[in-house]
Order: sequence, then structure tokens, then C-alpha cells
Amino acid sequence: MMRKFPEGFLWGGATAANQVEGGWKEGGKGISVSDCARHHLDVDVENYKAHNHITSKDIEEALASDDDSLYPKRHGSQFYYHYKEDIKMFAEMGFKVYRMSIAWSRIFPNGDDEQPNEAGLKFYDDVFDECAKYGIEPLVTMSHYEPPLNLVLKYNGWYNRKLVGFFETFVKTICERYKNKVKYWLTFNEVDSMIRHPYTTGGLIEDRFPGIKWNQVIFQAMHHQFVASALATKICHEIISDSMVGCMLTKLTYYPYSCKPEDVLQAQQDMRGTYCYSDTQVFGEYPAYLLAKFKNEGVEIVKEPGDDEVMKKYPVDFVSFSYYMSSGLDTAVGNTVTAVKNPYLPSSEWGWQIDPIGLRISMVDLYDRYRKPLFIVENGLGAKDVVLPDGTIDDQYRIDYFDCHFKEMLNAIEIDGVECLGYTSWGCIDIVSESTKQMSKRYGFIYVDADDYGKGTYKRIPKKSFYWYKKVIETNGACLFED
Ligand code: BGP
Repeated sequence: MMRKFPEGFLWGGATAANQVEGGWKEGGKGISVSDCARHHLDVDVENYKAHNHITSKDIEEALASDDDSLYPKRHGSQFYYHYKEDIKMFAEMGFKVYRMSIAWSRIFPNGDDEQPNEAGLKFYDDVFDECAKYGIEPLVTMSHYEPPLNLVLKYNGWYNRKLVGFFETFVKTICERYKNKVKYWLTFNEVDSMIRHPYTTGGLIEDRFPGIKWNQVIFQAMHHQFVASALATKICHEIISDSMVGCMLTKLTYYPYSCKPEDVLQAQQDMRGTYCYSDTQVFGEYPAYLLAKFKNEGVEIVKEPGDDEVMKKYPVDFVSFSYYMSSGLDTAVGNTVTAVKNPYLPSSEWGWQIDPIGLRISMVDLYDRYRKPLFIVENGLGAKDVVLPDGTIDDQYRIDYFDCHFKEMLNAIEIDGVECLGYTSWGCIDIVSESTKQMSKRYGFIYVDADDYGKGTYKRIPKKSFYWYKKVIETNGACLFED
């Protein structure tokens, strides 16, 4: 019998406002943290690491600069101007769902405004209406690396408890406005990324916290996001009765360096280092080992009365996650942990290890752990695509990446019994990369003619994978198993 995905499987693609929209000052939008995120392609690599650590000086420079070629997220892929054309192309592929985010700074330009910005609300009304024209369900991330910069400069970002209230106002506004257009919501994109990039995720700039341990700042900010996430779930369910609210986790999958017990233990510790965040949002409380970590590292979370009750009472309905690769082999060498390349796996041009079986392992782990429906909301291959002289783009390597990942996804569903609501590939249209701010790290089924400095026509060109994905959706995956 021909294998295919379950009826109603939600095939689609994903973007984020800060990486796709552009129009960074259009329609009354305020400046977001991402508008001040500079790329470092014009400096030597050594400095790149140092530069990636945002300082107050970097923000001053960004605010003083009108050279958008250094700040790629100011132009993104110019979805703000092309959204009708882009959504039409998503519909041509047959999308059932489109994951996107609402830029907080379009709705409340300064984050603490008394009234919302009507032009910003209208923009997303138009986007959702365009999706509805083609029967595409929006899947909306409330916060995806784009808090208003004013909340950073005036309040010190998510470290300040006031942000919970400002976020509640934002969520009430968008749920009320879009209650008849959006039923699927995610609260914070990769809430764990506060650890990796505290600036874009939490609006935290280390030099603004003299004398306070950085760990304390990061986990206090994350506590405020956990409370805000629970309140957002509460608000969503109250305003939109059939809504489903998910958490969103960076699914890092670690393999032991060897069968040596110390190495197996290390990999288990690393996995819990990721699960602790989704545990908190799914079980509605900090897991014991995260509390132990706080204690061992001298982190003292300041709570307000009712925090524990709210978190417990409003856990998420489903678990969404990003998966790109497995994370190398971790070995406990002395007490320093080093991840080494997995010799059994190929790597992308950016060194990300390509591991489709790792996706199945991740799905089984998450479903066994939480017994809640899953949703894969990011997966894909960043690659340097080339436009051939005849104007076509042959990204067979991307088709191959998806082909093997889709087959493992179906194995998890059909063989391992995992319940998976849907799949949205990351960057279904070329957009600005988060880690390197490059347009040239392309993920899309649709090519966008723009370079790493924002120069280009922004013309859209379907790649070979566009037509392939269209067939996958048309046959609900059955074409993957045709000879
Ligand atoms: C995830 C983010 C996405 C996206 C993705 C790909 O962490 O949620 O916003 O950026 O990573 O990574 P990159 O863009 O760095 O290639």
C-alpha cells in the first residue's frame, strides 16, 4: 500500500518578521532589536565572534547609521511590499499552513505605547486575508527575535518585570484583532535561545548590568518569558475558543562520543540542558534539575505571587520545534565538554551536520517525553544557490535534504506512533539568516534576488525544489515513495 502522510497533515513553510519583512520604518513601525543587528561580513572572522556580542556602543552606531547595507534585517526579503505575490506562490505550492511572526514593534512601536498602531494592525489583517484567499492557515509566532528597541533602552529588556505586562497588552491586542483569522499560535520562538543570543531574544545587553551576574540576568529574563508565555496561553484560550498554543524549542540532538559511560552520561546531560525549557512550558513548572542548576550556579529567580500558579495552570497545547542537524558528538574530556564532528554525517556549507535519522530520534524523544502533539516548525538546508544562465536554479541538494528528512518524519509517525500536526520548512522563501545575517545562506523554495548587502532587484524565482515540494504536498508525501 502506497505510503503517505495522515489526512489533514499541515504542510507549509515558515518565516519570521525580522528576517523577511523589511519595511523597518514603514507604516508607523518602531525600531526593533533586529534592526540594529549588524552583519560582520566586512570585518575579519576573528573579530566576528567578538562583534557578535552586542554592546551599547553597537546600538549607538546602529541608531546613527542609515547604511542599511550593514543591517540586513532592515530590508529582509521585502515581504512587506511583496506579500501578495509571495503568498500566491506559497498557494501555488499548495501550502496548508504558513508560519510567520507578528513584529511587536509594528503593533506597539515603543512596546509601552498606550494605543496600538492601526497601520501595523492593518498590515497583518491584509496578510491574513491574503492567506485566507487560498485556504492557508496562519501559524503565528508572537515573539520571534523582534522586541521593540525602546524596551531595551528604557527598561533593560526582559530582565524588567514590566515587560510581562507590556507583552500581555500586545497579546490581548493581536488575539482580539485576529480572533477570526488565526487559531494556531506559538508564544516565544526558541525560548532557550536566550542563552545563545540574549540580545535578540531578550533585549539584554551585558554592559547595562554592571555588578549583576550575567547568568542571573539571563535566567531572570527567561522567567519573565515563561510567565508571559503562560499568560499568553490563557489570553489566547479566553479570546479564541478553538485556539491551539504551542511552545517552540531549539531541538538540539546530542550523540555520545563513545559507548564509554562517561560519554553517554555527558550526552544525556546535554539533552536535559535543552529539555529543561520545554519541560517548563509543557509541565508548567521548573524541573528539579533546572532548579538544581539555578542553586548550583547561584541564580536566584525573583518571582511574584501567582507566578507558579499561572505557569502551572496554563501549559501549552502542543510542542513545536526547530531541527536542522544533530549536534555532533559530546565527550566528557576532563570537565571541559567538546563537541566533535560526527564522522558518519555529511555537513552543509555552513558546517551543519545533515542527519535525517536525527529528526526521527528527536520526534520520538519529544513525543515520548510530553505525550502532546508535535509540530515541526523549522527544518531546512541553508545553501549557496546559483541562478543559471537560463534563469533556473537547480537546488537538487535541497530536494535531497528534504526527501530523506520527510521519509524519517513519516517513519516517526507511522512506525513510532508519533502524533505530528504538520511541518513548515524554515525559510520557505529566501530570507536573512539569523546567525550570520546573510541572504546568501538561502533556505527557500523561492529565490530572492538580493545579496548580503541588500543589493538586488528582489525578484522572486521558483527553484527546482518549488515544483518538487508542490508535488509532495499534492500527493501528501506519496510521491516520495514512487520509483
Ligand atoms: C533558528 C531561528 C530561525 C532561523 C534558523 C536558521 O534558530 O529560529 O529564525 O534563523 O535558526 O538559522 P540561520 O538563519 O542562522 O541559518
